[in-house]
Amino acid sequence: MQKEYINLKLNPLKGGKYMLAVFHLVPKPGEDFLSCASEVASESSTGSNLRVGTATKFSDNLNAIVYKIDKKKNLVWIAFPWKIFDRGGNVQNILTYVVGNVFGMGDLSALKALDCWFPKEMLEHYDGPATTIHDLKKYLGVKGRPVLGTIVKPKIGLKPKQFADVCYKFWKGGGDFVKFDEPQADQEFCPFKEAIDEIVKAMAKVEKETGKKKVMSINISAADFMTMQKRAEYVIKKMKKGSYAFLVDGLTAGWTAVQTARRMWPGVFLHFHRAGHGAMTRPENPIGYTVPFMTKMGRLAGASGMHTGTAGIGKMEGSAKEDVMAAHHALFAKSEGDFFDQDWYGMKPMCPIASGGLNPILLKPFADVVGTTDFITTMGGGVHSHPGGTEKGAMALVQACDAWKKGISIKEYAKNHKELAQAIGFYKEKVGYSKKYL
Ligand code: CAP
Ligand code: MG
Repeated sequence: MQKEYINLKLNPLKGGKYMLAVFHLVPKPGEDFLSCASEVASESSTGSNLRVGTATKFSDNLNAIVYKIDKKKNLVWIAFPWKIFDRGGNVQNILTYVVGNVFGMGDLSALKALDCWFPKEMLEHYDGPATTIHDLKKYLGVKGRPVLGTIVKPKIGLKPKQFADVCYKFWKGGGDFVKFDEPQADQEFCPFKEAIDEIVKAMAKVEKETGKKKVMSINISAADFMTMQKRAEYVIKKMKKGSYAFLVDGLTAGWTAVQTARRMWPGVFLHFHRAGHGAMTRPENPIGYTVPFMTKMGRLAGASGMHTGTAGIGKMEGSAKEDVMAAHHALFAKSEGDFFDQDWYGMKPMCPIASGGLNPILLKPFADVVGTTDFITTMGGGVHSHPGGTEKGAMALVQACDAWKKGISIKEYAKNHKELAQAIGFYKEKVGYSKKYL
């Protein structure tokens, strides 16, 4: 038991000194709950497994403190003096402490960060989003509905012209937003610059034909920041401001890549793809963190939009409740959590991105459950597998959105919208979980 990391009488809100976090903690058999909690607080702040003779009164004052426990529910609340975090708004450093070494501790069989809370005094030091969904919608001329997007599929393997042609067809069918799939980067068979050059042509053609602006979310994740910068600068040189977003694979490229993009190109919509998050967030994982916890960090880091899941409606495993809560933590000025309500004190909103096994049948169910139209949805398989192809798939998505806006059921609306009718017929057979929403 490291008593210097426990104070069950602490006022955690005292003077805005602490970032708070709550964990689900299960000690290994034979280990004491409070003792394990104190070890977590120690390891995630100033300590180690032993009291060191080099500690000072000043360093002790930076200890993370266990301030509340609920042994029955295996919950522990820890207050982190946020001055221990790297100055200059570094989110990567917070995670290194709070969800770093502690996941490896031998006396635990479960440790999951469920939620966190930031005092105003701390929030002021973090970037938060610069460009937002409101800027994106203004550019696209989208009002009162979500941004309708797709992902180029197959996930990888198209040549530049083929790649751009998929974009063209989706945009021609009425879609707003196309994203690179998360691993699409600069592959030998689809060189980044050639892909951009073809996208520029496709976008110009479809904007001329439709009179509508379109956006491309371009993956700039790379092996190093110099290459990330080169890719970003090529896009900036070749494409109209507003017509592109930068996608960063926030977990595999890393939080520093996210914040580098946020700080180098604040005027560009920053798309945080969270590939790999399942290792931490799946509800059945005993060790990791939740989607709401991760999403709050994404807003702190300044992403404009972040994948927050499909609230149990799509293909990915996840807690519907967590996904909706995460979407609200991303968007709202004040958001309610299971353990903490967060006032964001004016930090700009980050928009939820709903993706993963969605198709036009599922747009309304998701929109209804998330309770806002300020989100982007990206449907890959659910558009490009449409019997009529990509353009008809886009039309079906647009028609499903029109139906939702008009308050008409998609089955009713499909009676005089054949692309939607085809989509319903196809996806209710091919995507079993869609059926229950018809
Ligand atoms: C979706 C997707 C997205 C995942 C990300 C994919 O494609 O492009 O990367 O949705 O998951 O590669 O699976 P489909 P999440 O529309 O074809 O499913 O949003 O949960 O992070
Ligand atoms: Mg993908």
